[in-house]
Amino acid sequence: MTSAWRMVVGAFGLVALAIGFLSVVFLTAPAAPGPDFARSKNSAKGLYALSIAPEAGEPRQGELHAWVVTVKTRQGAPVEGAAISVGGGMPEHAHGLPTSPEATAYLGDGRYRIEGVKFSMPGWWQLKLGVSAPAGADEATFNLVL
Ligand SMILES: [Cu+2]
Repeated sequence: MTSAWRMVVGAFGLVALAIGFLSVVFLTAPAAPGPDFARSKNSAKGLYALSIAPEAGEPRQGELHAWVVTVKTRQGAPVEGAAISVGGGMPEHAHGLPTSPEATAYLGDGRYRIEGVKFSMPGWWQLKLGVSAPAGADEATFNLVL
């Protein structure tokens, strides 16, 4: 074996080692945490248990639609008389909601109707719900993908 040939073989060996090392790193690294798509969660400060559901089937792009937000205490008692604010947008596009949704009715049992929601593009959307009730003000962010 000439010394040049030995160097070529050695270089291939190093590359193979590096590839092996990198694949171990990639295969064992924890997956990047994606947004959570839970439709029920506790508010940020833990004051309320919130859940959301589209009122009439899964929303479609460009359609005005309504959601029902259920607000309960952490112990499960319905929260009445809460003021609900709605914000959000597309985090990957740095724009907000194309409309200004509002809570329009209290449906009983801690449920509030949010009208005027529109998702104008496909992709990752966030609905940020603010809840203000005697127990305090709190908020939660829900992730949705269209
Ligand atoms: Cu967008």
